[in-house]
Amino acid sequence: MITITAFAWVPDFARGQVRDLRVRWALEEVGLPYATRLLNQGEQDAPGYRAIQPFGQVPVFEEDGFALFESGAIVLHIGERSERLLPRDPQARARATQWLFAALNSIEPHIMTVATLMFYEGEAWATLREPSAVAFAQKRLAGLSQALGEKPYLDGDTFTAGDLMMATVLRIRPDLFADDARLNRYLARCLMRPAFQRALDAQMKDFRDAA
Ligand SMILES: N[C@@H](CCC(=O)N[C@@H](CS)C(=O)NCC(=O)O)C(=O)O
Repeated sequence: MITITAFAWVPDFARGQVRDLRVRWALEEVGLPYATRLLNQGEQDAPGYRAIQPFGQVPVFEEDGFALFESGAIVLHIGERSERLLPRDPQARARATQWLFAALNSIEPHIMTVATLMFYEGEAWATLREPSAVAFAQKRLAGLSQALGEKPYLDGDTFTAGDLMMATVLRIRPDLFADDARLNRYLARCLMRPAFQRALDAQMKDFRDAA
């Protein structure tokens, strides 16, 4: 049985955004059942947990004594089991992987720079930093939009692990591309997938059940 770690509690603004959502979504796409191991405050620092997640973060994927951290690595590992996330054709598969890395490495850091400024609201340095952080994130988002063009998904007609990861990154701060109808349609198309809705419902249910 697959188990993934998630937090028992996070503040309201983070509910629906915690990165175990990506793994739940991938598992839902390929139809693999899973259980969750919910961590209470402080449990992520226990030596046993640090042994499988050096940074004390979620998610961790566990199956038959095998443990894996980093949501990108986990989504790719799950994708190995089904063409629904990673196409069999080697080049299409490499492109899906490319888009997953683009989401995590070329887009997410810049969206997160903007997102984390909210924790310093009112501080002079944060007020000064915000316009340039927003401008840089929007430059990357414009590049993404251009590459997407009129295709339904990043690599064409087929949804892949790259789209799954990109959608989870984009939905962190959709206000950053509010004027880009193409990116908004793309994000809506990804999030309309029943597997995403099931994953989101499951994350929210775990928070309710743990309360
Ligand atoms: N690069 C990691 C990031 C994981 C991550 O940031 N997890 C957050 C929840 S969304 C977390 O555990 N935060 C608590 C912490 O960093 O101490 C991944 O993608 O798995």
